Amino acid sequence: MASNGSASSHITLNNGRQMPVVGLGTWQAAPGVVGAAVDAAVRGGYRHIDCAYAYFNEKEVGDALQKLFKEGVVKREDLWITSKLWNDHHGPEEPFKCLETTLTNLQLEYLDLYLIHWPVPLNKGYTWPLQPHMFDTTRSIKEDTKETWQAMEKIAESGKARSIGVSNFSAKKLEDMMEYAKVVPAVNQVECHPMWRQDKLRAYMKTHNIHLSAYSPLGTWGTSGVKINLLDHPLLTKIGEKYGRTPAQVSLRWGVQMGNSVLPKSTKAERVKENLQVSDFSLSDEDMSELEKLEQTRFLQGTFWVNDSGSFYKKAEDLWDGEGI
Ligand code: NDP
Ligand code: 1BO
Repeated sequence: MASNGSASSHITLNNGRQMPVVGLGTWQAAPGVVGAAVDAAVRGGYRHIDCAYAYFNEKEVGDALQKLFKEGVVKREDLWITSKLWNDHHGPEEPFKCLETTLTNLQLEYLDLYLIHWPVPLNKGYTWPLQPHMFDTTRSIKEDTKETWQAMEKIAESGKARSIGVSNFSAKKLEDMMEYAKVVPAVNQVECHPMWRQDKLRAYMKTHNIHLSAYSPLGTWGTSGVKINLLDHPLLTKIGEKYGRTPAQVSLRWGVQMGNSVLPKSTKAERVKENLQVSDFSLSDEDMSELEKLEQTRFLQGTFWVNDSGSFYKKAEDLWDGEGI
C-alpha cells in the first residue's frame, strides 16, 4: 500500500476474503469490562474483534455479541471475529477441541480467522507465567507446527474457520511451513508499530502474500524493559498536532498506511471511539519518513517462553530465530 494514505477500510487476504482494517483487541480486557467494550465498539462502528482462548474472556465477548445480534445492531455476517489456538492444544487432534471451546464461549457457528497463537507447544493446562515442566518437547518445533498446521487446514476445510493463519511467527518459521502447507497462512499477527516496523518479516510475508496484522499497535505494553512509551514520544505528539489527532491515532494511521490491519485494545469508550477514527486523514510521505527514523525495539519479546532447562528457546533471540529483539 502506498504511504500516501490510500488505505481502504478492508484488507483483501490471500484467499480473497475481506478483513476490516481496524479490530478491537481484547487481551487484558478484564471480565466485567470486556463485554461493555465490545458493545461500545460494535455500536460505534467496529466490525472486527480480536479474541483468543487464552484471554479467558471469550464467554463475555460472546454474550455481548449475542445481545447485539438480538437487538438487530449487526448480523453475524457483518462481523469479522478472530480467535487463536492456545499453545497447550497443538497437535493433530487438540486444535479441534480448542476451537470448539472458543466457538461455544463466543456462541458462534464459525470464526472468520483462526490463528496458531505462538510457536510454543505447552503441556495441557498451561498458560503463563513460566512454570517448570510446562513445555511439551516430545517433538521439534518444526514437527509440532506441521502437525498443528495440518489440523488447522482441516478446520478451514470444515468451514468452522473461514481463514487460517499464525501469530508470532518469524520469517524462518513461515519459510519452514512452505515445505508442506497446502494452505498458505492468510495472516501472521505480530507486534507492529512505529517503534517496531518488522521490515524484514514484512518483506518476506509480501513474497507469499501473507497479511501482517499488527498487535500492540500503540506500542504500550512490553517485556523488553525499555521504558519508552510510544504514545508519549514527542514525534507522535508533534505529528498529531499537525493533523489535530492524538498520538494513538498517528500510530494507528501509520500502521494502516503501512498496509497493516491494526488491533488496538481499550476498555474506555472514548478511546475505543478515538481508535476507530483513522480513515479520515492521511500522514504525508514526509511524516511517514520521519516516523521511519524512530529507534526500533520489540516490546513484547516473549521472554515468558524462554527457559534454560525446559524450553526450546534458551534466549529471546531463539524464539524469533535471530530476526531481532
Ligand atoms: P495496544 O497497543 O492496543 O495498547 C493497549 C493499551 O493502550 C492499553 O493500556 C489501553 O488502555 C491503552 N490505550 C488504548 N487506546 C488508547 C488511546 N487512544 N490513548 C491512550 N492509550 C490508549 O496493546 P495490546 O498489547 O493490548 O495489543 C492490542 C491487541 O492485540 C490485544 O488486545 C490482543 O487482541 C492482540 N495481541 C495479540 C498478541 C498475540 O500474541 N497474538 C500479543 C499482544 C496483543 P485502556 O484499555 O485503559 O484504554
Ligand atoms: C502471551 C501474550 C498473549 C497475547 O496475545
